[in-house]
Order: sequence, then structure tokens, then C-alpha cells
Amino acid sequence: MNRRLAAGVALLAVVAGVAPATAAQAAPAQVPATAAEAAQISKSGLPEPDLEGLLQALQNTAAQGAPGALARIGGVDGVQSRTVGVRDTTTGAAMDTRARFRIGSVTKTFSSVVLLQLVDEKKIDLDTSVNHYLPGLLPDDRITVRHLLTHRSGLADYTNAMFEQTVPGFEAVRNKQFSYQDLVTLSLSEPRTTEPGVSYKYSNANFVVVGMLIEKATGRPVAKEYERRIIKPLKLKDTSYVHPRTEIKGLHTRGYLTPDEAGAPLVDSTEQTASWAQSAGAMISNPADLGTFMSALMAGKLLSPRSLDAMLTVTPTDTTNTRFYGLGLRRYDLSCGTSVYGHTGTVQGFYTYAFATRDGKRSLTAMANTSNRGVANTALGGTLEAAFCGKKPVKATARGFSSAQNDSSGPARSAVTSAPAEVDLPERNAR
Ligand code: REY
Repeated sequence: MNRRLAAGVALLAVVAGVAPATAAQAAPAQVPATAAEAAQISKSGLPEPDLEGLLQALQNTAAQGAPGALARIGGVDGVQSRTVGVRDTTTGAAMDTRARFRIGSVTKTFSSVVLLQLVDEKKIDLDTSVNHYLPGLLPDDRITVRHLLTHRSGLADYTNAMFEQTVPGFEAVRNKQFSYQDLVTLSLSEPRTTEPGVSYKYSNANFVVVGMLIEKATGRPVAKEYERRIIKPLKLKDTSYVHPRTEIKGLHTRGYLTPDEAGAPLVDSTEQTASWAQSAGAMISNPADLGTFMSALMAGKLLSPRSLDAMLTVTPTDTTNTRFYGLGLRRYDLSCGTSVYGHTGTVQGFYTYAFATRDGKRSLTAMANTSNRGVANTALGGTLEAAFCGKKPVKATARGFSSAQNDSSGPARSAVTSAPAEVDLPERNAR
């Protein structure tokens, strides 16, 4: 049966209400049930984005304390974006979708792509011991390169202790320059969290070691490798890795960290070395560049089919069975049945979501210029449903959001249990 015929049969089956499970599974994209719905399906095969819903999600984010927020949808259906609030609370400059910001752990996807290109070039093997490449670095020869990329090494996340007290923790490292070895030493000073390979436990230490592997295998700093392998080929003119420099050059959004103490003023955290994160989280980019990057990755423009397959091979990160992790890449299964791939980011002053569909035909970048405010991050996650499913997020309500606290790591869990299903989990909870 050719594809058009198959789609036609599936359509009839759906209209007749007798779609067998296999027809539903085999359908390449959503099959419209009615002529009215068919008119809503765009070139990407996805429902038209719900732009009112997108804006509502951003307004919810602002209502939860973000000075500003943005969402930009890109891909074959064209570009659509929405903003709320300000990118600078001093000047009052409006949020701007062209502006640069710190992308936090979306950096991990860049690092993973560089490392997997080195796998394609046979310079690194995913199932070889890390210590084979970096002799004596780790206390356990069983930890492989794949364990790092899947967060299954058991290396403790040193950032939990570092940022236990949010503002003092940040100010202590704002201008500091760590070596990779310093960060590995910090991680190894804590007990390991799991036997190698046994379970998923998100840790920045993994991607610090990935940076070390990249530098060892290439003989060049990671900045050069991001540049020549991703930034230049994709012409990402607003993307950079400037560590240990502290400035975000050009048009940019300022970032505002929420202190732990209720009512304390936001702390402008724009300028920092991000040395505590490096190859785990120190890149700067903007919405268009992140859309280009995620779409190109998913469309197979950066990796061999084999490495992309490896990257997309996921395991669950929680018990919802909607959140998964591959190699430096998340998969979120949305309520409409669409899976999207990408990463989230949290760096002081900035929350980011950068995702694309499996075929790369639609991307979403969303950003809010605050952090340590899990409820704002949760609200920002509502942009995913609006962008890919065409559904509205639920409005912020006292029941849905107000029970959660500032810190995105712990108490915000209460937001998960009380928040409506369409609202995304806070990033740190979903780690
Ligand atoms: C570090 C703390 C978050 C952020 C982190 N980010 O691991 C990586 C990521 C790069 O996954 C900070 N939280 C905040 C605290 C909590 O200080 N006490 O929210 O800005 O993106």
C-alpha cells in the first residue's frame, strides 16, 4: 500500500471510529478527523500552533515572577514568536526574540554532538572506559563514555552543594575560573550516586568529563570544536562559548536570579564566568540559532544515522513515562502524542527550553529571564503544548502554582502533584 493510500485508509478508519491500534501507530503524523481539522494541519504535519496559548504560557511565566519571557516557533511552517515583559529591568527594554542569553544545559546537546562526531571519526568509542582516554581520572574503570552521556556514571553533581544557598553560592563562583580537574575533584569528594550504568542520575560532572574527552581527542579547546563543527557550518551568528569571559556581547537579555528569601529583590546575574558549568552549560545563544541547531540535528545534518540513532535511544527519567533522556538529549512526549527532542537549561537568571520534532520540521525555543523559581519554569513549559499540539496551557491558578516554593530543586515538587497535566514539570524535578 502506498503512503497516500495508507493515510486515506487510516483517515477513513478514524472517521468511522474504528481505527485499529496499528493504523494509528503507523500514521506518520496526526490524521485529521474532519475537514475543519484538516485545514488546521500545516506543512510539518502538525496542528497549527496555538498562539494565544503560547502567549498565555508566557503570561503565566511572568505572573510567576519572570521579568520577561519569549517563545519562538520555527521550521517549515514559518516563524512565529511572542514575548512578554522586559529583557532589562533597569532600562525597561522589552523582551526581544533576537536577543542572546545564557542557555545553560542546552550546551550539553552541543557537547554531545561534538563527541558523537568524534565517535563517527572513530576517535572515541562509546562503550570504552573513560579512563582509557583519560588515564586515572575516575576511580572506576567500568565508567564508559556512554555512561557520561546518559547520566549513568554515578558521578555526583557538585552543583547541588555549590548552590545550596542560592545567592551566596552564585556570588562565590560568579567570577571564578575552575579547571575541569577542579570540578571533577569536587564531584569525587562526594559519594558516587550509583554503580556505573545502573540508573539515571542527572549530573553536570558527566558533561565536564565529556569536555575533557573532546579536548583530549582533538587537542583543541571545546570552544574551537563547537565553532568549527556546529557554529560555522550552521551559520549560528548569535551562538558562542566565551568561557571564562563574563560578558554577553551584542543585543542580549539580562538574567535575574531569584533569592531563596521570599520578597528579596532579584539579583542581576547576567555577567558570570559560568566556569562551574563549562561544557555542561556555559554557552550563549538566541532563539533562532537554537531552532536552527535542534532542527539540523534532528534532520540528520550533524551526525551519521548511527550516531543520531544512539543519541535518540532513550530511557525514562521519571515515572510519568513522558520524560526520557538519550545522549545529551531529552525526549518529551506531549499530550497530543507528538514526541519532541531537545534540552532544557537552567543557569542563574535564565530558564531555557529548546526542542524540535523528530523530523526537525518544527522547533520551539522558550526562555524566561529568571531562575531558582520552579513555578516560572513550569509555566514556561506550557509553551511546548501550545507550539507542538496547538493546545492551550491551563491558566495559572492558586491551586495549580501557588503551593510551590522558589527553589526549583526541592519544594516545587508540590507544583507537580497539584499542577494540571498539560503543564510541564519543573526542569530540576524532571532531571
Ligand atoms: C545550577 C543551579 C543548575 C542553578 C544546573 N544547571 O545544574 C545546569 C542545567 C547547567 O541543567 C540555580 N539554582 C538557579 C540554585 C538552587 O541556586 N539553590 O536556579 O539559578 O541547566
